[in-house]
Amino acid sequence: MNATPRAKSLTFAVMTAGLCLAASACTSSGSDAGGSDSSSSAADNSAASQQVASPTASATGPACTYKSYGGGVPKLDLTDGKTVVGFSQSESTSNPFRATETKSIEAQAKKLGVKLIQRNANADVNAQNSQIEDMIAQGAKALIVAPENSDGLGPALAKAAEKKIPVLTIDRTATGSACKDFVSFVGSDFYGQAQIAADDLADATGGSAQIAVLTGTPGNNVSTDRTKGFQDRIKAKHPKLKVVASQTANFTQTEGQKVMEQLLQAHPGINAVYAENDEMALGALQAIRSAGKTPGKDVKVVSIDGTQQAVKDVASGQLAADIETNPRFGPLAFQSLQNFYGSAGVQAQIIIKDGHFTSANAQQALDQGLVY
Ligand code: GZL
Repeated sequence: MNATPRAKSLTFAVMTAGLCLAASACTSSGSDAGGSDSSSSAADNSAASQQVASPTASATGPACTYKSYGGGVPKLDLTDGKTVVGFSQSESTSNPFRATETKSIEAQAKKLGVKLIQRNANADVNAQNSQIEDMIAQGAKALIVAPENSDGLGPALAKAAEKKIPVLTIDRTATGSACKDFVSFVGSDFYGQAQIAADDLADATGGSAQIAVLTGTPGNNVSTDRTKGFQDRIKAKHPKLKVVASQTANFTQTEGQKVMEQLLQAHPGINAVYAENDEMALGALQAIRSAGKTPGKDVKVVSIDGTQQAVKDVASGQLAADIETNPRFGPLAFQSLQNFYGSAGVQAQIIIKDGHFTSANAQQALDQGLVY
């Protein structure tokens, strides 16, 4: 088993007038979002090649414009200082992923002179529906939505459709069809992230372990794909990685600690953890220490998001690896909307290529300010 972290290829790119400018394919058609093999879900250990801006993205699917969306919607100039764009955030900004995502949307709106209103649903699906309807009542003419739940946004999407208001979904999908129920999905390859996590855990444990999985909030494509991608990869490549327990901790640190405490008591042989986000991983680390065990020695932990504290924990050896979920959606989201109102159009899926933090590059990434 390869004991050293695997290098993969990834580049972030600086945003330009298009979606991005990069040596690698970014907004061209043709996706490598399949995640069918972890190597196709690029992640690069050479932090120096990563730039703290919007990530490189690969776009697939037919292009959608205001003329074709939902039977046609009014053409808008989002930067006229009068047109209102609504941003619906799903979860509390106590999670650095959410805080960075919200700041990125706010910063780009300010840069473009977009009149932005926003609400935060605090992980409550019903609240998110009513908040979106409220923003429509407040005059929002286009919406950027980070769905709490993939299936639960029906009422809000129906209201937006009724009012001919386009909805761009970021970071999680909403049930429905691109260019009909929503403009496009902009987000990470969650299935591919999970495949890399499985490989990282195999590397960290020599390919044999008793694993506890902390899954994300049920009902969204992130949790579904991060669970399935991990399961598929260990089945295909790592037969001695055994999942002995799997339980949701709803993407929070508090629940991550509580659930991990319970699982360690129920399964004393647990020597590895796969956490579907950093908040839960940080909680799990606290539980592991409280149980008198040493993270990185007695229990190997792999996580997803790439937040500041978690990457510090990778650098110190508390975490074995952390796959980034880049939350810097601002430039990508507004460029997509401007393409929607232009002739270029927006393709159905815009999949971000994320970073990958291991013992080989974590400290360098932190030193270079590449970590959110
Ligand atoms: C991913 C996002 C996930 C993050 C978690 O795009 O939906 O939700 O990985 C967050 O930190 O809770």
